[in-house]
Amino acid sequence: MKVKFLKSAPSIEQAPEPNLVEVALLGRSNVGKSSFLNSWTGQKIAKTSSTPGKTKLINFFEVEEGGKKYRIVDLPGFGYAKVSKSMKREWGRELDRFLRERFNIKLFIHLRDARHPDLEIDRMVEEYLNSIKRRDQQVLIIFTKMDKLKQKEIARLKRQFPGALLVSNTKKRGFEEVKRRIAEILWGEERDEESPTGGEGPEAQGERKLKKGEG
Ligand SMILES: Nc1nc2c(ncn2[C@@H]2O[C@H](COP(=O)(O)OP(=O)(O)OP(=O)(O)O)[C@@H](O)[C@H]2O)c(=O)[nH]1
Ligand SMILES: [Mg+2]
Repeated sequence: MKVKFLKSAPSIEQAPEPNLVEVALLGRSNVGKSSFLNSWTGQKIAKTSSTPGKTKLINFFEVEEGGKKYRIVDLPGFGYAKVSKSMKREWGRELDRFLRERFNIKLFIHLRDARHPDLEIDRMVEEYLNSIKRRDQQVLIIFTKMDKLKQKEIARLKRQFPGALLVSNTKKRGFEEVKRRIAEILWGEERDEESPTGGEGPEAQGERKLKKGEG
C-alpha cells in the first residue's frame, strides 16, 4: 500500500477535486483517528498526540493499493469533554458542510474508544451520520484501544455490539479484519462486475444495478 499526504483544507472549497472515492475518519478527539490511519496504511504519516485536538484541518491522504486509488480523510475530533446539542455547533459549520456535501465519501469510519463504547456524544454522531448518509454511503463503527481491555471486557463489548470491529493502534491488532471489511465496502460490488460473470444472465446484472441505486 502506497500512501502520500495530499493537502489540508479548512473547508470543502479548498478540498481536492472529488474525483476519487474517499473514506472519512470521525470520532472524539484523542480516540485515535490519526493513529488508526497510520496503522491501517503501515506508515507514520499522520501526526498524533496525547493532547486532544491535534488535528485541526481536513487532511487528505492518497492511497494506492492493488491498482486502486482512493483517499483517506483524517478529520479533527469533537467533544472531548463537553457534550453539545448539535453536531453543527460541536464541529463547526465547515465540517458539517463538508460531511454533508462531499458526495465522493463512500465510507464514514466512526471510531469509538473501547473503554467507553457507549458515550452520549458517540450516539449523537451515530444519529448524525445516519441522518446525512446517502444510499451509496456506509458507516462502519470501529473500537480503538482494545489493548486497554481485559479479555472479559472484550467479550462483553462484543456481546453489546455484535459484529463489532476492535483494533489496537499501538499493538497493531485487528487490522486484517478491518481491511477486509473496508475493501468489501469500497470494491466489493465492482470486483463482482470485473470477475467473469460465470453464466450470470442480464437479470442478475440488472438487479445489481438496482441495488446500487443506478439506472
Ligand atoms: N493504548 C492505545 N493508545 C492509542 C491507541 N490509538 C491511539 N492511541 C493514543 O491516543 C492518543 C491520541 O491519538 P491520535 O491518533 O492523535 O488521536 P486523534 O483521534 O487523531 O486525536 P485528535 O486529532 O486530537 O482528534 C495518542 O497518545 C495515541 O498514541 C490504541 O489503539 N491504543
Ligand atoms: Mg488526529
